[in-house]
Amino acid sequence: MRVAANEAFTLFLPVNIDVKPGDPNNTINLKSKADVTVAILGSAVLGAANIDPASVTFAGTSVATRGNGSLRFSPSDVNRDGFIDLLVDFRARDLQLAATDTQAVLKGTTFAGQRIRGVDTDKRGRSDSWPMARVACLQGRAIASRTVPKWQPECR
Ligand SMILES: [Ca+2]
Repeated sequence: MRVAANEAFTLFLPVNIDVKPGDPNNTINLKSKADVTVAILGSAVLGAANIDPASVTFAGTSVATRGNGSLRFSPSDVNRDGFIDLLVDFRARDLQLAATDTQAVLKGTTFAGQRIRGVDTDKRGRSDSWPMARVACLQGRAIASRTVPKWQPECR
């Protein structure tokens, strides 16, 4: 890896994200009316409760809102590592992604002003390269049955 000559890069705290937790492929149907859930994974460095949901964008799109205007987000430990994660929903059709794109960037700031950045990748055919996907997959059944019943993990 190259040493970052671009100082701007260092202003971001890298965060792990998981698009569609429980789905090892992360495939997004860009024409779907449904929301895409992205998990911003909390850690000892970053508490999910410190992230300002209003600041978060994914693929250039802000967090989806409910009918009353409130943002669609919720805290949950989706990968069951003991750190609360922040789940944020985005409207699939609003995402600034082309059908050929294979990765998407999430950005945001904490309430204290620290900028965060995370990248997740469409993992079709490349699941061996992405340990985070395997974590989500291994945890998929527990997620589906106990935490967020609407998710349909495709783990095999
Ligand atoms: Ca967690």
